[in-house]
Amino acid sequence: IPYDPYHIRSDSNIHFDFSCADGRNAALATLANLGRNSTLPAAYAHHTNAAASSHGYAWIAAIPAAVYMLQDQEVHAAEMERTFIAIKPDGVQRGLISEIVSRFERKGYKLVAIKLVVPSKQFAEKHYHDLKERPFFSGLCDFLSSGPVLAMVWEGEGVIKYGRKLIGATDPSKSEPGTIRGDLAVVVGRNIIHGSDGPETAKDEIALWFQPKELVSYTSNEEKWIYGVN
Ligand code: IDP
Ligand code: MG
Repeated sequence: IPYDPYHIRSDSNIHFDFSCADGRNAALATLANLGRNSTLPAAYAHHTNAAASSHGYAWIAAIPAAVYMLQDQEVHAAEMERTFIAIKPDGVQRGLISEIVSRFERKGYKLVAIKLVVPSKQFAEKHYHDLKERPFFSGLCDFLSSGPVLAMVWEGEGVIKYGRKLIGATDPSKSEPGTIRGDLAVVVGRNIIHGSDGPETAKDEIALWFQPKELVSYTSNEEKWIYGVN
C-alpha cells in the first residue's frame, strides 16, 4: 500500500480499516454469510429482530446497527485529513507543550503521532527548504536544530487550514489574541510552533518527520460527538 497520510492505514493496531472500501465489502460479505439464507437487504432492515429470533438467531439483530456504524465510519474516514504540527525548541523550553497540545485536543482533533526529537541542521534545512533564499534561513535552521522539537500529526476535518488558524499569523506581533502565537509568543524569530500550510506540504512534512508505522490509526471515543450532521 503506498504511503498516504490522508488515509487511515490498514497496517495499524486497530481491528477495522474503515477507510478501505474492500474492508466494508468484506464486512458485508461476512454479514451475508452469517445470515445464511437471509438476503443482505433483510439483514439491513430494522425488524430482522423477530425473523431472526423465530429462526433461533437472535444475535443477528445486532447486525443492522453494525452495518450502519461501518458505513458512517467509512464516509467519515474519507473526509479526514492530517497535518504536521511541531512545537519548536522555544515552545518546548518554555513549558508550553501541554498548553499547545490541549488546544488541538479540546478543539476536537485527534493526535495520531507524537515524538520529541532534536533535528540535525541538515534535517531542519530539508524541513524549511522552501525558505532557503531568505536571509534568515541559516539562523532559522540553527534554531530549529538547537534543542528538542515536539513533532506531531493531528487528524480531523479541515485540520490543515484550521490548524493554521489556531496557530495564528507568522509574526506574533500581528497574530490575533486567542491564537497560540497571539497568546504565547512575541517575536517572529521565536514563534514557538510550526504548522503545515497546505495539503501538499502536510503530506511532505508528515513523510519527512514520521515513518508510516509511527502514525497510529484508531477510532476515538469522542468522534461520534465531534462529527455529525442533522
Ligand atoms: P509559518 O511558520 O507561519 O508557516 P513561514 O513564512 O513559513 O511562516 O516561515 C517559517 C518560519 O520562519 C516562521 O515560523 C519563523 O519562525 C521564521 N521566519 C519567518 N519570517 C521571518 C523573518 O522575517 N525573520 C525571522 N524569522 C522568520
Ligand atoms: Mg510555513
